[in-house]
Amino acid sequence: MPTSLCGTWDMISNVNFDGYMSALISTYLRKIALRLKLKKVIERQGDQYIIKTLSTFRNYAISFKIGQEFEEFTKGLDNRHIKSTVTWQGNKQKCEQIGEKKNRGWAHWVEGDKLHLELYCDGEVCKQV
Ligand code: 1AG
Repeated sequence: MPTSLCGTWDMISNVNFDGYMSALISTYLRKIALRLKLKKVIERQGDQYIIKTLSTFRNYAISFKIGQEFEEFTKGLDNRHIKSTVTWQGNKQKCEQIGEKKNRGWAHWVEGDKLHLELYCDGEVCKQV
């Protein structure tokens, strides 16, 4: 069983967020988004995960079961409909997001006392801690 991702996590670093966003949206919102200190709240209720990304500007939440494809609408982000599946690969919780954008997804894992998130899309990789 991988280390629990559950908890409330405050962002301490965010590398190439603009590059990642540039694969998804045009410039205007990126300028706002870049200034945000994001907070992650990860909860598990039975086999259901809830991941909330919180900020002073917008919030975003998904909920899913491991291995079970779900319809994700990235409301308030790039507003796309995608089909997402989250699985464990070793100690990493990985999400594959199938849709218009190629090679899109993310991975969460814990290293020491820090939550890591890699967001990728179309060759761009953003690394958040
Ligand atoms: C995330 O997903 C989503 C958060 O972590 C990344 C946020 C934006 C990147 C996507 C597109 C940019 C579009 C609009 C920018 C406008 C507002 C930004 C607001 C950010 C706070 C919600 C992975 C997650 C699992 O579901 O941790």
